[in-house]
Amino acid sequence: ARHGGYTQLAEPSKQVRKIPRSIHDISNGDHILGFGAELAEDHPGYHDEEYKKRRSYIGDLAKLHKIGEPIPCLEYTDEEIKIWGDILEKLTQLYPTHACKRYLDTFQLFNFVPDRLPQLQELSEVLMMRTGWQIRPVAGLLHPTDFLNALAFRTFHSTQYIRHGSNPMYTPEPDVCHEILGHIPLLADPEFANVAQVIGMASLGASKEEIWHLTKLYWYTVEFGTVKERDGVKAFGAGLLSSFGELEHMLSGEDGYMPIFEDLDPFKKLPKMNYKDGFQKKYFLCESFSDVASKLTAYARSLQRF
Ligand code: TIH
Ligand code: FE2
Repeated sequence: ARHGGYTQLAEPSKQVRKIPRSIHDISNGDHILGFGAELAEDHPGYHDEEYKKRRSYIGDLAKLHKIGEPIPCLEYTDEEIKIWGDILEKLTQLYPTHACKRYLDTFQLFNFVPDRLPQLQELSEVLMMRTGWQIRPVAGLLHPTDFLNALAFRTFHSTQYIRHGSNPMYTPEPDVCHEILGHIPLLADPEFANVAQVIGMASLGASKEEIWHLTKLYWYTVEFGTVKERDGVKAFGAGLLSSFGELEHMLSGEDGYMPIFEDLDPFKKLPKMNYKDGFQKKYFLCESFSDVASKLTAYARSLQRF
């Protein structure tokens, strides 16, 4: 701040955003993209007024949250708990054959049960003890710069509302089931936690183009990553682990076409992300978490900001 004025004069339009120095410099409410309470016409909850009201209520609570304060507990309705329970039961049948070994191990730590939807606060406490990560509630999709930057400070932004009950096997956007079943278990794994943090560190001060590439790297690892294990390809990406539709699709391709698998090279151009319009067409394969962490680190170093 001492030379703030000078820096700005010396480098006029290069850095529009201030590089955050701690999680306190990142807002969880200033840059929400789409999917707030304003649902698109093709969203399964678009015609459900009750559902939209519930989401804005939960979203407004998230905007009030301050880092360091406990995350407010939500009293989930029986209907919401039923959605969670159904998803949990379907997914636990698939995990033994479809999820990676590390996920199976960390999943055990949480003792999830169908008749109780866990609170983000208690999960954040488990993560804090195991890997020093914390959860911060967020109303909807955060701007990628904010979302990725927060990973550098071991902070994971999480939604707290649940998907619409009409299509539990897949939702086009994050919801609390995706966060809890997809992301949270592996954030308790130190090596996986490093993978996420490396992407976050690389995003600090990154240009628009670099942020875009990092968003794709995040997408094809943390969200949809797969790993080679002795008995075949397994999922570690949260978007796979929270969607029993996509998890099955990944290995069987029974819905019409077989997905393609390719080894991940962070320096290569990555395909367009399939967002909002169904399953991914291509998944990227990793050898192990430590291997992908070192590949991502090599890419991050090439950005020459370390
Ligand atoms: N499609 C995932 C699910 O149904 O759980 C949720 C998302 C993952 C990535 C973006 S949205
Ligand atoms: Fe996610």
